[in-house]
Amino acid sequence: MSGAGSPTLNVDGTGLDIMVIAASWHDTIMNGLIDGAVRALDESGATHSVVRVPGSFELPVVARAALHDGADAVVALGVIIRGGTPHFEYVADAATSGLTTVAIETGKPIGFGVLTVDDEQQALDRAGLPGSTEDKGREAAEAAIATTRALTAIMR
Ligand code: DLZ
Repeated sequence: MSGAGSPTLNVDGTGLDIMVIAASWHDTIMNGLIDGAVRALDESGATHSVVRVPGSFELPVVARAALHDGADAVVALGVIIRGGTPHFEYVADAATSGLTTVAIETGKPIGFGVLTVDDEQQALDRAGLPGSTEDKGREAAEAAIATTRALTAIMR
């Protein structure tokens, strides 16, 4: 992770199988998020796959299926832009609360890489693209790995 106050995490993904689930709206930004997540997972040593869904609204149901089917963790990626999305609040809330519910119900981590922004430039700044200041795909992947490790550490 990067930026002031960002943590140093255990990002050793050896032995983990992690699924990246990515929405399809806002193509360029999504490609940046996916590339960032995949780079982090490659570096971590985790095995991984990428599955596309239509929109961020569909992320929770596919995350639930992946985690019930044996994935150790999920990285959920999406872009929801307030200016271009009449139903911004509904889609953002459905994705956020849905993914939270799935993580708690399954007891497995979901790295949250859904950008909820006011305009396209804010999303580009966070997408891990050349010229971006942040890489939220990488951050979500690293959070998923580190939380999996934290859960393992507390299991008795
Ligand atoms: C409908 C919709 C709109 C208007 N905007 C976005 C968006 O900015 N980002 C996104 O990921 N998905 C959007 N969607 C699609 C919904 O997530 C969902 O795919 C559709 O409502 C179909 O269920």
